[in-house]
Amino acid sequence: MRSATVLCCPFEGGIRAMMVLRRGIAGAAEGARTVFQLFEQSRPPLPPDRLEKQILPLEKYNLPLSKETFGSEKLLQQQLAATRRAHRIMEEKAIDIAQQQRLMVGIGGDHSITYPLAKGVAKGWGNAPFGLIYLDAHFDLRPIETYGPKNIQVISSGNSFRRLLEEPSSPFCGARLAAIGISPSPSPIFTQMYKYARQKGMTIYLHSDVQDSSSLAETVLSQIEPSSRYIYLSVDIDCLDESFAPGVSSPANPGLHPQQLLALVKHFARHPKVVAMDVVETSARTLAWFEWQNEGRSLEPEQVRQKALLQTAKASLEVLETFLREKIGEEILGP
Ligand SMILES: [Mn+2]
Repeated sequence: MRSATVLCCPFEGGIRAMMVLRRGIAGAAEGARTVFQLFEQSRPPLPPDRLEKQILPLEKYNLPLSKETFGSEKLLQQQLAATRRAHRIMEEKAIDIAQQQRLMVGIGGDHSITYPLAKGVAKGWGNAPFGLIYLDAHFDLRPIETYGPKNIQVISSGNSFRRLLEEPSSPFCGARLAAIGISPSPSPIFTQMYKYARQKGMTIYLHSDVQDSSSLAETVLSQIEPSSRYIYLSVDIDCLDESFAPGVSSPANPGLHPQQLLALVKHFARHPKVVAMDVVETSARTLAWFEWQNEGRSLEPEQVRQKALLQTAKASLEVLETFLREKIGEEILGP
């Protein structure tokens, strides 16, 4: 495959839904735009038959939050409807790209976008058995929770892989899913997700298991590749140690070193079954639930925030370019 479409998805409705429930920090929509801008600046335009670039108009689906909307069922309901519409747009686009047999490369946005993008890519490739490898500090396998007496469903950045697995007649399954870079936590929800992942037969590597990236990548591929017709790669930039990705909503400490991450991405990108990837959760940390709650904590000043965003965006850009260089060729992407 020698042509790709890079799709900027400035969507963070998954984080915003969580913020209504006192979790998460917004800023990933700005992150998507920043990575995309850096990508555009980093090279002269290429012929669109090789590399096409697009920004999806998703901003209006990130609903405004304020102290008054905290805990609001109404807002959660509205965000749910908006998230479904935004996800539909991403899914349709991913179907279209895959049907043209182009590589789909997504830039997020929050990690909820992997659900529509992976689903769309799989549909575009005829719903053949799909493998999925994700590099992430978190499992993102939270149960599909509901909120309030109306049982409003919470679609968040923390349950995208659970949703992919539990989709009826899903082309994804636990035996073809690998999570790498996970930060263990003593929390009950972590234990619950870990058990779920084991039960589903997932391949799991904690961040401390990542030593020799090449041999690890080989092992992972040998576990999921034989039963997969195609493979999707998802990179949550929060798998990096927070000193290398300081802007993210939920930083890892300790986490992966950029060299480990890039070596993994390079290795996976070389595999011909890998037909799609995304890089998500680059963030400017612009709004946190604890700020509206006056809980005495606040985010960094604007300048510090922008510096953190730029550093994390550059790390995401490197992931993106490493992938594309392997996939569509050194000669047009440069060294
Ligand atoms: Mn994630």
